[in-house]
Amino acid sequence: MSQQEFVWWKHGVIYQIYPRSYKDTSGNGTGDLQGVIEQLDYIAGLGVSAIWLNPFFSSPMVDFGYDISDYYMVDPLFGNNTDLLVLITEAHKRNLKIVLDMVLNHTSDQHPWFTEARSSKDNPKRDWYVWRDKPNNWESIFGGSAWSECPFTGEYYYHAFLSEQPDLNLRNPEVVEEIKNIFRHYLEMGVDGFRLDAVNTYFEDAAWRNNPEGVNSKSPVAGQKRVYNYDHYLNYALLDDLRVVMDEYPDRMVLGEVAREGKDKNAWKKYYGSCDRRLDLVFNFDLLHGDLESDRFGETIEAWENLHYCSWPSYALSSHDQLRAISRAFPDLPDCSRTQKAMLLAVFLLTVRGTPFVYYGEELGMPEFKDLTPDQIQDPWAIRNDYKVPTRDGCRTPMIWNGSKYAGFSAVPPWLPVSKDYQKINAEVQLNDPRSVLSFYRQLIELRNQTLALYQGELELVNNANGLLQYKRIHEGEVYQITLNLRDESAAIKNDGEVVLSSSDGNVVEGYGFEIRKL
Ligand code: TEU
Repeated sequence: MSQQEFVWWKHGVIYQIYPRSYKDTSGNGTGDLQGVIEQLDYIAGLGVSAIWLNPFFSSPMVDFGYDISDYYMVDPLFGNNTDLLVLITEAHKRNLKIVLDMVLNHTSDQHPWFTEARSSKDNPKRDWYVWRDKPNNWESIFGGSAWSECPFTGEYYYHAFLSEQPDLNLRNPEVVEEIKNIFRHYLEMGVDGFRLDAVNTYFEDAAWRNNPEGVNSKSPVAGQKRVYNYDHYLNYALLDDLRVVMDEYPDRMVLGEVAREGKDKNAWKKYYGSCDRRLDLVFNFDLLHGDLESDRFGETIEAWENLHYCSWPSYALSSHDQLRAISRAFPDLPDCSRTQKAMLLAVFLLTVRGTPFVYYGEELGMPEFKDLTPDQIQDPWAIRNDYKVPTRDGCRTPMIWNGSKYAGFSAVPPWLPVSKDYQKINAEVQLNDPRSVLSFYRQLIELRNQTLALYQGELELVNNANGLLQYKRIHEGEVYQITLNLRDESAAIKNDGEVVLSSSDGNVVEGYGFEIRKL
């Protein structure tokens, strides 16, 4: 068998950490970088190859760090720049890569660039943002108009998201040069990659044409069909430009958040480029929204397996923006227990072809915190839409480390309540239980890391009907067959090869069971 080089962002598992909710060491009820440093042995023990950290730069925190006021400073809430350097160094000692969340579509309205730009029409920074003398019909993804009036000049500035998140004018070469400086600053520091936030919203139609009327998404807000301010062709040109900077450094990765879902993957292909690594990875939204009925898993495999051979897929079931998968999974399997669901999801995520993203707490089967009260809700997406959309706070509750008060996350009341199940399903309890979800994740990731067919092999979809999902992973004669029995009746399996991991005995996979078999 050829010695396939293990490429960390392609063959490894990437663990997403929302730093605000991971571990508080400063005693203010919110997580910080020192808290991540303290838990690096736990993270390395999962067997993951990289950590993607949500933003922690200086910010007024209107959108919890996705409104940056200084790209070069760690916000005091999360610590300081030395903490970041220590985190990178300590992570690398444990063979963990660090991926930073880069928000380039917009800054905070408190960024000095914007406070200067809005001060007058002839300010040198004016053209760093997007201005018009009057709004068109473009809607903000967070609801309402995407235009806000500037009190100093009477002009309107464009914001794809909140009015506190003015869009940068990425047509301006000065802005692009500054972005490259920011990239090089962190690449020089040893950062291994970037997750590019909202990468499909970077540019807008130069003629400001109105979007067609009519609703395009199930969302009760911003349902507009964003024809003229989404997936603009200049997005791809900028990514090619940034790729040149990435390639000045070895073994770096860039992941793009292309917020869309559905069977038409043509737009996604453009973000990958044609084998020139425009983006190394596109974040896969297919399973992040809505109920995860059993047939959706095979559907997304079919869609992604038809992408261009250079477009390496990614898979995610949860993130910081959507309800946790375990709380959406298999509503068509009413008698399937939460532990069974967690294990079925893990087998899918960790054996399908592509880079898997594990969202903190997912390895514990941590559920969505569903009944937050309005006074507990802090997500502007929910608050500013009169709670018509599900708050994102529910998937951002503190990591549950042990059975102590506040689950070992903090010594004082945390910024969001801890999961009600924390005393039963915290990390400490599960680390000591060989049958726990956490032990299963560790076991499965270890198997994956050691099995070339699983981390690199081709995928052949064998069955995707009647609730039985079966596929093979193949590399140079090594063949693994994965069976997910997403129904309540047993499935007989041919007695070939050897069973590597199974929820059942013998050659039958019971209802809601799984099997990994080496043929
Ligand atoms: O989200 C981008 C985005 O376009 C939305 O689709 C996202 O799903 C939204 O949060 C509704 O759920 C990115 C970040 O992931 C998000 O946390 C930020 O709030 C947003 O960009 C603005 O920076």
